[in-house]
Amino acid sequence: MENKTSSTSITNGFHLVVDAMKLNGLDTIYGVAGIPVTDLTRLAQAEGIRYIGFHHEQSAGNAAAISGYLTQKPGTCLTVSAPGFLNGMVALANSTTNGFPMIQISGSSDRAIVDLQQGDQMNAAKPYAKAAYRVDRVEDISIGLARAIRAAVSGRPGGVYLDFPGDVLAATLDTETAARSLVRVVDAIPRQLPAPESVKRAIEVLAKAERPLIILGKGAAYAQADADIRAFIEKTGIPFQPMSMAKGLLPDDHPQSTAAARSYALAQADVVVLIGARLNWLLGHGKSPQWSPAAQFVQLDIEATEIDSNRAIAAPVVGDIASSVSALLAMLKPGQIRVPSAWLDQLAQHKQRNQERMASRLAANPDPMDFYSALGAINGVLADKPEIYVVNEGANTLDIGRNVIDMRMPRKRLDSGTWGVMGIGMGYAIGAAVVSGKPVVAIEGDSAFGFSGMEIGTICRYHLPIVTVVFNNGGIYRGDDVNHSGGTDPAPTVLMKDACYEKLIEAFGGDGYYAADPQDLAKALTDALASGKPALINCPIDPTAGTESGHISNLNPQSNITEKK
Ligand code: ADP
Ligand code: TZD
Ligand code: MG
Repeated sequence: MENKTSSTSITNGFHLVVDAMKLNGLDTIYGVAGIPVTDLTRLAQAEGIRYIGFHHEQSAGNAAAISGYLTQKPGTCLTVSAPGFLNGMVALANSTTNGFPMIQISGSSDRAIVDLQQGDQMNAAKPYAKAAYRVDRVEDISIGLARAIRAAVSGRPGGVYLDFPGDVLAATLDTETAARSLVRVVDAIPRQLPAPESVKRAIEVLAKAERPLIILGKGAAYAQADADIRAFIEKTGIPFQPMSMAKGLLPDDHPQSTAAARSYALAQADVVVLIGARLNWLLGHGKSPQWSPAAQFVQLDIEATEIDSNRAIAAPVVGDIASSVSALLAMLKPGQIRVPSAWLDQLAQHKQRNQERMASRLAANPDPMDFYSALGAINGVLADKPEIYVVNEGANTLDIGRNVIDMRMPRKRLDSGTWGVMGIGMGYAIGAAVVSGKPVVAIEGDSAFGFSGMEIGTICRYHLPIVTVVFNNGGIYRGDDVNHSGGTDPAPTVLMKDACYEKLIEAFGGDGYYAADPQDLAKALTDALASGKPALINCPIDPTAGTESGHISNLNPQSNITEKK
């Protein structure tokens, strides 16, 4: 909107946001348009920023978060004031919880106006964000964005909230002042070298271990230090256990993987090296019975306050993972760490026993299909396509999916993560497809899918190569629960076993498939991937096959319920 007729050119806040984003390499916006950011979406697109418009801000935020995880550049989510802002907040909070760098840029109402939508969005965002900023003057737009970028990606990454009131976006200023206000962030992710004595201490603890184990978390995957992590594991010979999203950092069929002997490895290990993984509920808070009370822990993390959070850490190595792992490699003397063969033999035995058990489950092939036979079919199709992203959410669909679907490349498995949250499916799939241009297979419980299912429309509108597989067991966990009141409403966990999910995507021009047995599923998935078109495969699963709460039934408190006749 430059005013070419006057002697000094005039620009405005909208242009400054776009210029500041481009200057810092933020090339994509995931959002929902509306007051006061509609013209920002148009202008961004006109100026070469890719704009992906969603049905719901939560999915836009999830797409931004996962693109941040995959690229180490903050993903940008754009929301309108008030309700749009709030809809985006779950994704912002989820991104902070998981350590994914994203920026939620939100319009807000003019500070001077007292109206229905006025609210203090910045302070509402604070408890859920790594940082929250509001820009009150148009000339501060670029410095505000610079701070947001640095906050999102430095140290432990997280979600950052950046508030632009409508009057700031619309405010004008002359182009010279605008140009002078532009800030390019220098060294947004500075290396953080670990102290040499902490590296030495870690090696000394490890050198005395009889049953060492390395846990790889999604922080290790995020760090993109793949070659050094692999070198450290292979040089020391220490067995490793991948957390869900770290699967594929080393291939699942790597001889040192203990994925198939998880509970045994955790319980028996005497020295545990955590690389970018927290001792939260996913690791039994580091406590017995999941872990030996005598085990010693080495922890590599960028966040000093993570150390000792649930259990004493004998050797903290605080630094970025790339620097810390390379320091460990540099200080390690040949033969200094030897893994006793008794430990490796015990692990191998447990692995073999569990792999045999899994093979028989996969071979059972019941009619109707259960989770294992359906997942086995998908695993077979993906076996020679390691570059494909796998998004996974649900309860049984997630927990069994994690065990059955093998990953062979880093950062390809994207799932419910630290919160076990439902609703990330379509957003993560869209974010991964947009930043990579690669195909995505989203394996979704029928309940999980419903949280973001409307984004099938977004997938079709942008022609993204995403195949969604809905595991329809007719409900949350199972599809066979009954209404204990004697009434006709469905039970609380029951959804629609006969729902035609494949028709949803046909409404938007995508390809719908129905696959009731493993052969049909393998064929449908193969065909859908070959076509490169948006597709949805509706996959009926035995309603009685699932377990309540999947693999975490122990966390589900229960009550007696009196039957009404
Ligand atoms: P998982 O769920 O896979 O166990 P978590 O999300 O619990 O993983 O833990 C990831 C950890 O990795 C966090 O504590 C975070 O601070 C840390 N982290 C993230 N990025 C880096 C990095 N580049 N260097 C060091 N630590 C990192
Ligand atoms: N809401 C949100 C945002 N996250 C959640 N995790 C839940 C609710 C509770 N919940 C789970 O923990 S799993 C799940 C819900 C609703 C759905 C499980 O059903 P599904 O998977 O159909 O997705 P399975 O395969 O039937 O177990
Ligand atoms: Mg289900």
